[in-house]
Amino acid sequence: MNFYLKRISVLFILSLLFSIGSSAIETNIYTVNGNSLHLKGYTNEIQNPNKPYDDIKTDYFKPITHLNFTDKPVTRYYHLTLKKVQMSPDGFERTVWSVNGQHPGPLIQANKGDRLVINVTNNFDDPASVHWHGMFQHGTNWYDGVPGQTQCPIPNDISLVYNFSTTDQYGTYWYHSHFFAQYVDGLRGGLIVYDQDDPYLKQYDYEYVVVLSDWHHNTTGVLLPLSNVPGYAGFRPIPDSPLISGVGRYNCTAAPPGSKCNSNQPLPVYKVEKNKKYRFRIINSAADGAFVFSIDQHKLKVIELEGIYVKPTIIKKLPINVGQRYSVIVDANQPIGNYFIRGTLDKRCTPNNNATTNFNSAIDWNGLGILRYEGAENTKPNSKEFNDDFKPCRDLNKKHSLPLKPITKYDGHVSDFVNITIAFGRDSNQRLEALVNNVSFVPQMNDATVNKITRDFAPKDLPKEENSVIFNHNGGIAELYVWNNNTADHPFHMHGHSFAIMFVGEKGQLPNESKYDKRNPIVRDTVTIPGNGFLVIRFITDNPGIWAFHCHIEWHVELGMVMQLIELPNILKNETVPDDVISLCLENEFQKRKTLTPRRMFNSIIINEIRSDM
Ligand SMILES: [Cu+2]
Repeated sequence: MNFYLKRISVLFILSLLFSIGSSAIETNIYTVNGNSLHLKGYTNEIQNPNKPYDDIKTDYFKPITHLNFTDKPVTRYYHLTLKKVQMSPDGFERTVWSVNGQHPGPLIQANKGDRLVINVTNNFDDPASVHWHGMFQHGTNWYDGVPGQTQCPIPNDISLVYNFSTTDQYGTYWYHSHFFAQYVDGLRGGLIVYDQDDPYLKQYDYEYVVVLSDWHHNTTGVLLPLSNVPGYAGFRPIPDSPLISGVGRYNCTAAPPGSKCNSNQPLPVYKVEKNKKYRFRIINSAADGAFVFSIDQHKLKVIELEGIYVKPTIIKKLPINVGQRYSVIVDANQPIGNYFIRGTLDKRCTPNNNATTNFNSAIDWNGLGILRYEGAENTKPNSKEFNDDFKPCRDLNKKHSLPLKPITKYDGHVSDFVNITIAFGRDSNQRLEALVNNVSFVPQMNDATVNKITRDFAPKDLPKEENSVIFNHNGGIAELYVWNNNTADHPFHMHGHSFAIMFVGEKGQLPNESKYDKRNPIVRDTVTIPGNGFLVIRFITDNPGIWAFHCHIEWHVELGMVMQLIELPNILKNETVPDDVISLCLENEFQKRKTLTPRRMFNSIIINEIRSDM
C-alpha cells in the first residue's frame, strides 16, 4: 500500500518558465518500404537537463478540487516515466508496467483550452506508446498515440513529447498504452479537463477520480500466447482481481507456491465529510471486464458522460464498460459511519469455459472500498448492497444518458454510410482471429498510416489488412452501421471524435430509421454493441486524421478487431508530421520488418524485441 506516495503537487508551470529548445541535427534520408522519409533527426532533445518538471505522483484516495481557472489558457507540462516495477496491487507481487512508479499512473489535469505538453520517457525495455483516450487531437493526429496508425512505437530509452491542446473539450478522460496490451499490465491513468462553465461546478465540494480495472497475476506477454495456439477453444483470460484505483484483494491460498502474496490488503478508503458533496469520476480502464460501481446507501446523481453534460438523474448502480467514463455526484448525507464502495466485475458479462485461460481463477469478483465519514471508526462496513437497477452487460439506460441540452447537429443528410460486420474466424493455422468486414487488422508498426498519407501515399492503396475506410466530405455526417455477428458484447471506441448513437439493436432486432435518435441522441466515444446485435452511430467528418475505431476489449484488439478511419486525407496530406514522431520509425530492429502485428509477432523470432517478459 505504500506505493501510493504523497501527492506532490498539481503541476502548474507557466510556459515562460521553460522554453523548448530543439537542436538541429543534420538531415538524413531513410527508406522505409521503398519510400524515402526526409528527416531532420530528433527534435525531442527537449528533456531539459535541469528538469523543469517532476515525475509527479497522485494519491487517488485523496479528495481533490478543480484547478484554479486562468484568464487565458496555459500550457501544462508533465513528465511520465514508463518503468517496470515490482508491486502488489491485490497483495500478489508481480512486475507492473508503471508510470512514474505508480499504478494507475499520475492524474493529468488541465483546464478547458489549455495545452498539454507531456514528455513520455520510455524505460520499459520494450517499445511503448501513450494514447489520450477521448481527446480529439484536432490538428495533432500524430499525438494520438496509436502505433501503426499515428506513430511508430517509442523505442526503449527514447522520449517522445506529446503536445496537444484540449481545445473546447472538458470532462473525464484517461490515458493508456496502445501498444501490445501494455495498458493491461499497468500503463493507464486518469486525465481530467476542468470547465469553468461546468453547470455542475457549484453542486459539489470535492472530487475523486476512480480508475477501475481488472487485474491478472500473469503479464499479458504470458497470457496472450496462451490463447494464440491453434484450436484454442476458450474465451478471454479470466482475471485474478478487480482493482479500485490500483488496489484489490486476493486469497493467497490460491497463489502458486513461492509467490510473494499477502491476503490482508487493506481496503482503499475514501474519506468524506458529513453533508459535503463529492463528484466521483469513474473510469473503466479494464482489459475486458464490465464493471458495476455503487456506494451502499448512497445514490448517484449522473452528471457527465464522456465529456458531455447529461440531464441529472438518480441511479443506485452504475454499469460501466471498458473505456467508458461517467461523473456522478454523491451526497454524504447518511449517518456518520462506514459504507462499502463497490467496483464489481460483472461475472454475467464474462464468458468462461474450462478451456479458457485462468478459467479456475480464485478471483473475488466483488471489488471493495470504504466510504468513511469523518468521525467514523476505523472499522469495516456492514452496509448492504443496493439491488440492481440496470440491465446487465448493457450501457446505462438512455434516460440517464441524455445530454443536458439536446445535440441536434447529427440530424441531417448523411454524406458517408459505412457497413461494418464484426465476426470471429480462424486463420490458416486454426488460430482465433477477429474479423472486421472479413479482415483481421494488421498495422504496419514500422510505417504509421499518418506517415504514409502525409507523404502523399494514396489512401486507396493502403494495405488491405489495415482495414481503412476513407471519408472525404469536409463537415459531412458519416453514419456507421455495425453488425455484430457473434455472441460477445463489444465496447467500441472511436478515436478523434464523439459520436451520436442513433440506435443500439438487440439480437433479432432490425434497423429501422424511423426509430433513430436523430433529435436528441446520446453522445459519447465508447459504446457497447450487444452480442448478435447492431449499432448505428453518426459522427461529423471534420477532424483530418487517421482514427482508430475498435473494440476496447484488449484481447479482441490483439486478435485484430480494429479498423482505421481515414478522415479528410486531402487535407491531412498537406500537414507535416513532426520529425521526432517520424524518427521513431527507424529505431527498433523489429520495425525494420515489413508488416508486423502483435498477433503475428507470436510466431516471429523477434518477439523478445517487443516483450521482454515472453
Ligand atoms: Cu470485443
